[in-house]
Amino acid sequence: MNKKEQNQWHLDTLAIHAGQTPDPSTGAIMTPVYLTSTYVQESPGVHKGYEYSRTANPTRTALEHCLAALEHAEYGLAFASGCAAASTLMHLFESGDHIICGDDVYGGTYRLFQNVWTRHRMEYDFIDLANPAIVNNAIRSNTKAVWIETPTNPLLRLMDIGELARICHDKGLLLIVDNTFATPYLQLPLELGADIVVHSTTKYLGGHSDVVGGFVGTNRIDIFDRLKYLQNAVGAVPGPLDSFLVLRGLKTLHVRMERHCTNTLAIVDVLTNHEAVEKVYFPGLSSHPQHRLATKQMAGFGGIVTFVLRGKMAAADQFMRSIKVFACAESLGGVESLADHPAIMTHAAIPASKRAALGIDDGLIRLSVGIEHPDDLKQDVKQALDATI
Ligand code: P1T
Repeated sequence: MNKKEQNQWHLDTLAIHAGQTPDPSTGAIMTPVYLTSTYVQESPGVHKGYEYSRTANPTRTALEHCLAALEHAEYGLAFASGCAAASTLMHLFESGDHIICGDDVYGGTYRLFQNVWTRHRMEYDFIDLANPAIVNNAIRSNTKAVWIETPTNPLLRLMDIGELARICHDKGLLLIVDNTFATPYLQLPLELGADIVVHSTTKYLGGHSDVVGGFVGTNRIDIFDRLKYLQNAVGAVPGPLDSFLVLRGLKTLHVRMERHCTNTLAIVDVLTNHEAVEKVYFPGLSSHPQHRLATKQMAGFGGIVTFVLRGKMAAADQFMRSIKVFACAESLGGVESLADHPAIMTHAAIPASKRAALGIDDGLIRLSVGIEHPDDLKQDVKQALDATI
């Protein structure tokens, strides 16, 4: 499939074919796992495009091309984890530069920026960007980029990507969007105006909780050239088997996402009708403050729902002990349903006072709804909620 053909296909077809051709030597339909660190050169500098696997590996190349096609990106680069992708992106900037970051981001992203990169004199402001115009108040002379997640982790708040892109470009800033929660199946940040899209491929893209990985996509050749250099120079690359696992996971992204979305609607129905639940965060609810933006910006509402239990910490503890089909575990986006208690698990790196200000309550539970039978999931959540009363 060449680039021109690619532009005509739907995501469902690209997920299975983009970047992949049958192996020329055997006809194998699946991309081989090229378990090699080096490549024999005919003579020094004369080779078939591969020299050393930190620089490039054919299995990784197939993944990079496939995922770039799904994100409508001209260029894609794979990394060893979502955090490795974020950290390599930070090398685009220089000590003294300032980044405006959404205030509700994955705890590990907050930790990376606040506790690691500030030691290299990078500066960050974490602010609520639900109203895009707020960015204008936070811009300083040294501001270089805006970093957002939408929907956010764990509170599922939305940012208006198109509006933020317009403001950023007016001011000469880059807009970087972590599209992990939505995936390209539900949202295309580059089409909406973002400069860079970033992923933890550990989640929906891999989809089977068997690999950790990251990805960056862009349409800007200058950004790609620098990132390609950094990918090799910094070296936080995925191995060939990890690349293969994400590539294989991608083939079912569309069918999994469809089921994640419908199963989540069923769980939201249980949560909104149960007396143990104080509040439900889900962009598909008409009560969600950015429901209209969700219908405009996303093709569905996603597979994550977050809620607050009236009984706070004790009830959260009871809920997590009572679930049977859902597993108490960090991460999200796999075929199996997972329940997370952000204050203790995924967002513990955020100081308690900051968590409280954000609304990451001790009674907050985040569900990553898997693709099991919806009746079994509903029954499981109901009995675990009953147990908290
Ligand atoms: O875990 P890693 O592949 O390094 O990805 C980090 C990351 C980046 N962005 C978002 C939106 C994420 O949710 C994550 C990882 N999140 C979890 C492990 C979690 O349970 O929320």
